[in-house]
Amino acid sequence: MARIKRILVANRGEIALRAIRTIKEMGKEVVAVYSTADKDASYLHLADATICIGGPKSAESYLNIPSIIAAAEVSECDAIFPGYGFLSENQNFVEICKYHNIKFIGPSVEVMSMMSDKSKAKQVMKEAGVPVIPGSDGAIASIEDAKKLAREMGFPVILKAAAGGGGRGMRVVEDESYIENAYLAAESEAITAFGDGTIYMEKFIENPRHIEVQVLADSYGNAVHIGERDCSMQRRHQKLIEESPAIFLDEKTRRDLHEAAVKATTYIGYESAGTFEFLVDKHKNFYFMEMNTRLQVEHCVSEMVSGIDIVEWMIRIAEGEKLFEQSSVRLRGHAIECRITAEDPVNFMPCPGKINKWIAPGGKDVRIDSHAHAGYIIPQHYDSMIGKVIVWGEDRDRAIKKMQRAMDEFEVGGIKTVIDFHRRMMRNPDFIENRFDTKYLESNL
Ligand code: MV4
Repeated sequence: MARIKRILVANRGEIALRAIRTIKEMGKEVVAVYSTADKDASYLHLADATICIGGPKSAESYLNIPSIIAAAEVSECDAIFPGYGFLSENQNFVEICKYHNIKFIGPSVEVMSMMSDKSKAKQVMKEAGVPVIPGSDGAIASIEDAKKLAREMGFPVILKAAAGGGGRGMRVVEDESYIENAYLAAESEAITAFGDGTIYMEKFIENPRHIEVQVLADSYGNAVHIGERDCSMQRRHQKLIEESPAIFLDEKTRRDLHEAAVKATTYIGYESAGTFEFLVDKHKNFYFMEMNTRLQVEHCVSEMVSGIDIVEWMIRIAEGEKLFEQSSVRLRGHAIECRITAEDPVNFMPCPGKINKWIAPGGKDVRIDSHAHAGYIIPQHYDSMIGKVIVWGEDRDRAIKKMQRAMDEFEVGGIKTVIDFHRRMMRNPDFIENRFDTKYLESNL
C-alpha cells in the first residue's frame, strides 16, 4: 500500500474546506490552491501551504491544468483531490496526473470515459442488467429513424445530447410533427455546448422522482452502497434540497435499487466514490439515467445516515486500502440538506457581495459546511452556493423539525440568500407530506 503524505486540493469554497478538514483529521499534509479572486478566503489558513494558481476566471485558475500540476510538483504533493465541478471529471487532467506520477483521488480514466457519453453509459448499464429507459440503441442516425422509433414507442419522447447531462441539450417531443425541429435544435445546442452533436432518444417519463445511489468501490473489485438520496426538489436542474433515505420507495424497490447500483459498480470495474442517478416513475419503476464519477455536493446526507466519511474513504481507496463489507454499513435515521446560495429567495437571481452578518445555526445533529462568514466577500466569478446545512433526525418528521429550527436560527446580512425559501419549504404541506416530483418547483413557485 502506498500511503499518501501530502494532498493538493484542486478546488475552492465549501468543498475545498470540507476536503481540507478530512485530510487534516487523517494526519496528512494539505496544500490549498486559490485564484486571485479567492486570495482572502479564510479556509486557506487551515492548509499547510497555499499556492496562487491564476486569475479570477476559472479557465485561468481552477481549470488551468498546467498551473495546478506545477503547484502540485513544487509543493511535492503525491495526490490531488478534485472535489466536484472544475477538473473533477476531466479525463485529460486524470491522464496528465498519471503522467506526472500524481495520484488523482477518483476513478480511472477508463470508467470516466465509459460514463461520460450518456448514450454509451446506458448501453453498458443494459449489459450489466440494470434497467434503462426504453429508447434508441445508441445514437440516432437520422430524423427518419427518430420518427420511426418515436412512433413505435409512443409519444412523448425526449431527445438528449450524448455528451450532455444535467439537463442541457434536451428536448421533449409531444408528437411527430415536432421531431425534426426538436432534433435540429438539440443537435445545434449540443454542438455549441459540448462540441458533439450526438443525440439519442428515450421514452419521456412524466413527473419522475430523481433518486440516486451513493457507492464506494476499492481497487480490488469490492463495492458497497451507502443508501440512496432523493434529489427531486430542484429548480432548472439546480438541486435545492436533498434527503436520505428516499421515503418514496418501498423496501423491495429500495433493495433492488441498491443491488442494481452495486452490480453496476463492479461490472464497470469502478474505483472510488460514485453516484448512479435513476429516474423513478409513479409506479416505482426505476431506470438508470447517468453516473456521476465524482464526489457530489449532496454526499453529506449519506454521511449523516451512515456515519461514513466519504472523502476519507476516497483517500484510503486511492492509497490501495481494502474497502469495508456491506454488512458493516448501518443506515440510520433521516438526513436533509438545504443548499444555501447567494440568490434571491423568490426568483433565484444571483446576488454576490459582502456578507456583513453571519449567525449560523448549530446544536445537536446540525452540520454546516460553509466557507462563508461575516466580512466574507462572495466573488462573482463562481457558483452562487456558499454552503449547506445538513441535519439528522430519527425519522423524516424529526429531521424536518430540526431543519425548521436551524433555518430559523440562520441570519445572514448584506446579501440575499435562499434561507427564506427553505424556511417556507420546511413548513410546506406538500414537502412535509412528500407530495412533489422534479417538476414541483416549476409549477409551484
Ligand atoms: C428525463 C426525464 C424524463 N424522461 N428522461 C434532466 C437532467 C438530465 N440528466 C435528464 N433529465 C431528465 N431526463 C426521460 N426519459 C426528465 C428529466 C428531468 C429531470 C430529471 C431529474 C431531475 C430533474 C429533472 C427536471 C426536468 C427534467
